[in-house]
Amino acid sequence: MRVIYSEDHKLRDAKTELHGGELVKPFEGPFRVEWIRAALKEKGFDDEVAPRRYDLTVPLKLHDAGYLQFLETVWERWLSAGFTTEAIPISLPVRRSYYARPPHNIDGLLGYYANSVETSITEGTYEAAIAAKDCAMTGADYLGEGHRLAFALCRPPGHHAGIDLFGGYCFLNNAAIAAQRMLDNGARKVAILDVDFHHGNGTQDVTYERDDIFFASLHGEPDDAFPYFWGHREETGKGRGEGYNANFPMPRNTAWPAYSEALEAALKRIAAFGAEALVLSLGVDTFEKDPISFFRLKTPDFRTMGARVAGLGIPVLTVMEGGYGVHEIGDNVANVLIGLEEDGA
Ligand code: Q9C
Ligand code: ZN
Repeated sequence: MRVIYSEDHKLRDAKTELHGGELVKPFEGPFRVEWIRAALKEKGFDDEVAPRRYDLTVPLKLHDAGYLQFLETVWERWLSAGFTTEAIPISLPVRRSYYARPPHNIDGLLGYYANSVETSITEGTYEAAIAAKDCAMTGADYLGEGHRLAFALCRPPGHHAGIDLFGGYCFLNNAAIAAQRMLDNGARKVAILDVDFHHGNGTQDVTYERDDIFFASLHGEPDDAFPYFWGHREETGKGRGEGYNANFPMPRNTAWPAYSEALEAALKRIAAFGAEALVLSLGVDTFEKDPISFFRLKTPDFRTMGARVAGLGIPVLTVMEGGYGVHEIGDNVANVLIGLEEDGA
């Protein structure tokens, strides 16, 4: 299958992440996709292509216009305000912020559009995020042109990016943007299956009131895992979107047997929905050695995962989300793709 990759991911290379009360080297960095590319090449996935370029028409169907304007200008405005370090929000609207609205002050604006504060904004962040969404959109177009599988090696990731919120290392919702592109290309129903360890709160946000995108997420239970305030089983969609959102929270130390049961349940829901294509939001931070997560999947499990997803029998665009810390993220991603190329079962 084709691998869609842009060098522009390197434009996002933050030096800081607020973690445990100190600024540390970010878990999410350029080395991640370089490790993944190396493993893919070793496994024979050598059909790597650069993304096509797109304007903001499709992102604007999911994200707020003021938010996109903010992303484009925040770095420049942060410097103009006299700050010299990476931009970190400190003041956020919360419960009983009754009249919260975008303030003029850039420090306030940064908090207004943040859902968490570990994601420092740097020079080049916007350009990298734009290239990542272009990778996802290119993958969507390949499916429209008849490919059964494609892999968008997006970085930065996207599934925590909401209508008007960044955080969790995410800025633009690559997976949802790809799903929207598939609908614009003529699909009537598209599903997004999110297997990143963390709940896809951003994807849930941008699809919550829609009945043409079914969203399912398998993740660490919100009582114990980032993003903490979303991902409960009770979140099932709203308005015409009621019944089109399915969350599968799981406890600490969940390994393949319990994980695969949740996966089967999610796949059943996607089949019943009648999805014509699938966006697989792939995080491999469910791996047993991931430094910031608590599931216990092993490298061969990822191949089984891919094969099970292929069993849906519909075209699949895989979009890269999380997976940190260890070289094995490369083999884990490659295994999902190998599984997808198998005959389902
Ligand atoms: N400093 C994705 O996997 N909390 N995002 C980090 C360690 C944020 C994960 C805690 C985790 C965000 C795409
Ligand atoms: Zn994650």
